[in-house]
Amino acid sequence: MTERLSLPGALVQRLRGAQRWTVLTGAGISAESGVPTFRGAGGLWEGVRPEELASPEGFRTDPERVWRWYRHRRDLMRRVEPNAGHRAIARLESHVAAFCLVTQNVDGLHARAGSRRILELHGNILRSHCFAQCGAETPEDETAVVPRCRCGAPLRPSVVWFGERLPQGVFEESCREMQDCDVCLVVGTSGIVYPAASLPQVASVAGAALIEVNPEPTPLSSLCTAALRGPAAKLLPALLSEIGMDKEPVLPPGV
Ligand code: BV8
Ligand code: ZN
Repeated sequence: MTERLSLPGALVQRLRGAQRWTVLTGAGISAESGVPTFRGAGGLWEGVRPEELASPEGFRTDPERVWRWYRHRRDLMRRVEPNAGHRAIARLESHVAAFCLVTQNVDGLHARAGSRRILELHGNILRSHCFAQCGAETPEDETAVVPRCRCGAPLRPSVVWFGERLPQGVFEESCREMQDCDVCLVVGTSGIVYPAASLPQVASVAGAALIEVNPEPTPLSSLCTAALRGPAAKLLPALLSEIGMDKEPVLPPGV
């Protein structure tokens, strides 16, 4: 049974007519798939300083510990499935003329849910590359405690660590999408990590409607036109239902 939302009528009309959408997601969209978030209770960072595990310095200091943490998360991500929130975002993409999903997540669940236009700001946990950036494509020995590149340097997970630049051009492309959109959904992010957290501001300044989907308020809440306070797996399907985008899109004749 899809939950009824209490969005103002004028906003519902605006969303129904909007054809250029962006979505920014964080770890909260994967919470109902069973992937712990970073900063909540029981979160991945609990008891550790993120910089120890998700930074080049942390890796240099203790590569075995960092690989243990990332292997643990990889194993988890291989066991979980996309949830109704991921699927709702993929459904939305099929209904609108222009769409871009910008995710901070590295778990690959959006692609598995059917999303196509995805910008991964922080990389992807299932890939690895040479820590010395020698450029060699070395198949990763998943049984090694610290897998090695053929140049002898350790391999590292292909995610963006603290103090590291985001993948070339991805943030700039995300900014362009945010500048051009009519609506930006901000889903499951604490709005703490930059430069990702600066993207909703770009959309807001450009005049987009911002809808936050999160059980908790965040530093981004004050930018938002409306907030849906609850879990994404329930509220995103409800939102699509409210704006008439929950059914298979009717393709124009001859398509
Ligand atoms: C860079 C690695 C520069 C991958 C991650 C002071 C001010 C501004 C910036 C900085 C500063 N000091 C340092 C910085 C820079 C730093 C930063 O932002 N630090 C923060 C902590 C202040 N940023 C960087 O270092 C970035 N790089 O700036 O480079 C540069 C420039 C030029 C040349 C060289 C360098 C790199 C940032 C990327 C760091 N990597 N992870 C991995 O292991 O996953 S960050 C980590 O946090 C994850 O990637 C994650 O994606 C990201 C953000 O977390 P969230 O996704 O928001 O998750 P969180 O748990 O925090 O929140 C979950 C939310 O979901 C909550 O709000 C909760 O209420 C909600 N929720 C829960 N359940 C649900 C739900 N919502 C909906 N439904 C539910 N069911
Ligand atoms: Zn190498």
